[in-house]
Amino acid sequence: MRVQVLTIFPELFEPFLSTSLVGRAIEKGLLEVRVHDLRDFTADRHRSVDDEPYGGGGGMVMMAPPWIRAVREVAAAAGDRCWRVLLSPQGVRLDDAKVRELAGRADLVLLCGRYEGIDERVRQTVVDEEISIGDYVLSGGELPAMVLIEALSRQVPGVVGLADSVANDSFRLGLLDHPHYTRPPVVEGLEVPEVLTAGDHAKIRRWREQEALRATLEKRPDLLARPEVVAGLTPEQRRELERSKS
Ligand code: 4GX
Repeated sequence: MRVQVLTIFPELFEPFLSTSLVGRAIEKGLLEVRVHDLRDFTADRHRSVDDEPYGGGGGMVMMAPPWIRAVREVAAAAGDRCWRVLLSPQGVRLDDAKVRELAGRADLVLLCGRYEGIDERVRQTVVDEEISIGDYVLSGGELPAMVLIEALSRQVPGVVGLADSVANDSFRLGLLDHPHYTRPPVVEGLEVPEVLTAGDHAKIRRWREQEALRATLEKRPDLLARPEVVAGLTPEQRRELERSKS
């Protein structure tokens, strides 16, 4: 899949794109990320991207023309088959289902705004979808774009190794993850659950399933209100869920 990013801070993406899983995905050619400097699409000597808001008030607003020019040029380079996403707190909240949906698209263009926002006519003319990574206010769309790229990269076949298989990811199953342990065997007087060191792999699997359900009941009971999550439970988990209700 290919992702193109539009930002006035392209340098923010450098370490992110060259490190860890995302860096390897790009090296292997499984993911392509092109970061474009919005200022390259300005028309004036000062490479201006912002101006005062009509109607007054504090702060600055990003001007429409550089954005519209940038999105059109970058989209044309992608054969106009791309999906254009604006990161903003006004967007639809990003979740696992949305990540999978976006990962199914071959070409994405991510618009990272700054300041008080972007001239509304950008959204009206060159944006297909507005996405938010959560209900808090950041200073720009760059971190949200990186969050999205990292989550997307995990859905690209071959990026995540079999060892921490995506198929086993907690959210694929709709539940939270079970607890994990590694050496040393005792930490601050706390021991590793015996089942994990006894070598009975069927028993370990059942224990993990039970702990995933327990963690979900305790920390995110709202996830268990979804019919598709309950439908995905093992018979044993379903019995445990019924028991928890009484
Ligand atoms: N999830 N921000 C974007 C500037 C802005 C405002 C409106 C376009 C339209 C955010 C979030 C987020 C802060 C990024 C404001 N750009 N983005 N920025 N939460 O808080 O996505």
